[in-house]
Order: sequence, then C-alpha cells, then structure tokens
Amino acid sequence: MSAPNKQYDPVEVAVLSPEEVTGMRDAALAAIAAAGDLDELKAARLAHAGDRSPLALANAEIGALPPEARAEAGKRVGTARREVTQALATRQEVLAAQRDQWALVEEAVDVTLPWDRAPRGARHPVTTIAERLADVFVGMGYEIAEGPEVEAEWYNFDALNFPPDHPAREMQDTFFVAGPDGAGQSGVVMRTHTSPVQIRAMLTRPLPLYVVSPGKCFRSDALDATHSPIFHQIECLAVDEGLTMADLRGAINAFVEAMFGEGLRTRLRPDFFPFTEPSADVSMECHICRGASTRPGGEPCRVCRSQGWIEIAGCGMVNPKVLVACGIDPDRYSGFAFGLGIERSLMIRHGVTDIRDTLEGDVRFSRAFGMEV
Ligand code: FA5
Repeated sequence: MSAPNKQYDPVEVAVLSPEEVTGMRDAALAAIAAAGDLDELKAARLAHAGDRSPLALANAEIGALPPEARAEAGKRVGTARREVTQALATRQEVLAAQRDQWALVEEAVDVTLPWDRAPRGARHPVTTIAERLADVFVGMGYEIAEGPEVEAEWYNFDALNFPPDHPAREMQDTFFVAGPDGAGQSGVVMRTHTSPVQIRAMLTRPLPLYVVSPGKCFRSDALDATHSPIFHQIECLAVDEGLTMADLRGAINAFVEAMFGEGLRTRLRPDFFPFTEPSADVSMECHICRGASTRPGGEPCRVCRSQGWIEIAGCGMVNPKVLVACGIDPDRYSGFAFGLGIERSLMIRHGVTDIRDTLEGDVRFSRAFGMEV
C-alpha cells in the first residue's frame, strides 16, 4: 500500500485512474469470456478476482487516497469488481451446464445393449453334487480322503484282493501307464475306481476310520450314452469295532435321502466285489414313480423302466483279507464300504439321458442346475 497521501495526487495512485480500472475490468471480462472450461475459469478467477489480482491490489490503494477522493475511487473499483464477480458467476453457470451436458452424452449408458456378452460360468453339477454328498457325510462325522488319479497297481487292484490273473482286472478295462518292472515294483494305472483310497486311508489313518472319497476315475470304456472313459465316483468307508451290514444300510439310506429325497426305500441284492464280503448291489425305490408303475393300472415309468427300483451303487463289508493287507486285525475290527458313479446318479436324479452332456463343458447344461457356489 502507498503511504498516506495528504494532497490528492492521481499520478501517485495511477492504478485508481478511470482508464486503469476500466482496463483491469476489461482484461478480467475478456479472460472470463475466453475461459473454455471450468479449469480455465478457475485460473481466470484467481488472476482477476483473487487476492493478488490487479483489481484487489487497486482496491487496497484506496486507503492511501485523501478522504475526499476515496468515495469516487472506491465506487469505481467496487463497480468494476462487482462486474467481474457477476461475469464469473454467469460464466460458471454456462460452463457447468456445458460440462453436465457433455457428461450426459459421453457417459450415457445404453441400457438396451445385451448384458450377457461375457456370461459368467456356472459350476459343473458333478462338482456341486459331489461336494453336497461329501458334506452330508462330513456332517455325520466322516472325513474327506483323497488319493492320486495315477495310482500304483498295488493300491488299485492287489491290496483290494484282485489276484494277478483275476478277470476283474480286465473287467475294469484299465488304462495302464507303466507295467510292473519285473523286480517286484507295482505297475502304474489310471485308477479305475475310488476304492484304492480305502487302502491309503486304512494304511495311514488311525482307527476308528470314517472317510468319504469323491474323485475322478478312468476306464477304457468307449464313449456312449451311459459310459465315459473319464467319470467320477464317490465312496464311503467305515472301519470300527462292531460294524455290521445294518450300519452299512443306515449309511446308504442317509446317502439316498441326501441325493434323491426323503423316505425312499433301498434294497440290497447279493453281488461280487473282491474287496468286500459279503457284497451287494444297492437299488433304491424309483424317486419318480415310487413303485406305482409296477402296480396294476400304474402309468409306465421311463426312469425305472417300470421296474420300481433303480440300481445305484455297489457295497459290502470290507473283506477281512483287505483289512489284513492294511495291518488291521479283522477279529477286532470290521468295516463297510459303498461306492457309486456321480454322473450316473446325476443322470438318474435329473433325467439326463446322455452322459456326454455332462462332459462337453457346455455352460448351458451347467446353468440349468443353477448357480450354486
Ligand atoms: C466299483 O467301481 C466299486 N469300486 C464300487 C464299490 C465300492 C463296491 C465300495 C463295493 C464297495 P463298479 O465297477 O460297479 O464298482 O462301478 C461303480 C459305478 O461307477 C457304476 O455303478 C457306475 O455308476 C460308475 N461307472 C463305472 N464305469 C463307468 C463309466 N465308464 N462311465 C460312467 N460311470 C461309470
């Protein structure tokens, strides 16, 4: 600020002359008009209406004028500053409206565009069913046990009481990865069932033992509507003191209710597996017709072919020879096991007529089972 000016001398405060003030105002109005967006307007505001702007500095000079000159100069500067403030407000409004308009156009979302160009996948029903079944058994105190898909022949066959020349080895139609080395080393196979996990569990876990083993299996079966060279099984094994066929039956019933619905009856008929004795095949009452198709006048049933029963699993009491092979005393302990194909169960449960639908990885198939995670 200049020193107090007793004699009014317009030269000493030239910034307050009408020409100077008008020039400052015009420069400010020009800069405001030239601002093309809100950022430029902000810069113009700082330069022409900020604390260090020419008009603000001129305003500060008013105090240096003799009292009689202050009113006129104050009015001049005040008017110029008001015009600038007004111009800023008007321009602010225009530019803000322009920005909003631009955003509406540029950031518009076309809600009519298709939303499913990159659809999310769905978990495969074989996975969700295997997990649901395993959960049912975990809820009853079982533990999940897993084993390798490329398995030693000893675990897949020998320890399960398949003699070397037993026709069952062929019956299982095995993919061999490596033959025996002739020096006593077991051959290597793609496991043909989940039963070798029984052996691994019995050899490594403490007794009593309750395990459930879902997993992938391989057989050199030709691909057709009901067979696949790669499929899944789930298997239950219990070894404890005093287990009987009644316990096996209870576990099977729990499985059938979890998978197919409550109140379905089960039926065991004699069968043969080298690793269980006695062995049985498990059938359940048809969950669609509940046996009505077998009664006089009943509608035919496609699912059970009007038999009233559907075969679903193999089962039995663990063969004492298998217990011995795993170092378990068969006089003290007994065990039961059952196993079944997950794809086949899925087909029965949902009326899928071709197993190939479960293999092709078409998400439209998986989606039909819901987006369970
Ligand atoms: C076994 O594999 C026995 N390990 C089951 C078992 C476990 C018996 C425990 C006793 C105690 P099996 O060979 O029957 O049994 O096969 C069981 C199920 O696997 C069949 O019922 C079927 O559902 C399924 N399965 C077998 N081969 C195929 C295949 N090529 N494609 C799809 N599913 C198959």
